[in-house]
Amino acid sequence: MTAYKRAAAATAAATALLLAGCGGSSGNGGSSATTGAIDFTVHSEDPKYSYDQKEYSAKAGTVTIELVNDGNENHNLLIQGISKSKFKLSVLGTGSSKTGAAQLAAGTYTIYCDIAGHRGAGMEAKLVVT
Ligand SMILES: [Cu+2]
Repeated sequence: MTAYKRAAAATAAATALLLAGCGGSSGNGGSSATTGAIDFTVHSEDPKYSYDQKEYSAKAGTVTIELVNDGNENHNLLIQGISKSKFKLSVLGTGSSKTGAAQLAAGTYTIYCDIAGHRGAGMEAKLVVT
């Protein structure tokens, strides 16, 4: 039984390696060293000064966030209550993107852009972590 399980695990690992080996063409935006799946993607959209949704959700623990700049001004994303030295994504210019991870416990957070005037103009959203 144990030997069988070990063999199954080895097979699974080999399969994972194979998948990883041929996954390079999946249009994933380059060979970044980021591990773990992106939990959600936020698109910044000026001139509306907003993220693309009013509410996002994620599972508690390591929450990986990608910020994509669909606008043509600089934007960023901070999580209220999380020090910006720990988590801040900044995207400079159109098409720029940034991915980062934050450790979040369950709760409701506010994400926002802290560039002067942006949050006041609507660049904030809710992040519900469960
Ligand atoms: Cu902004």
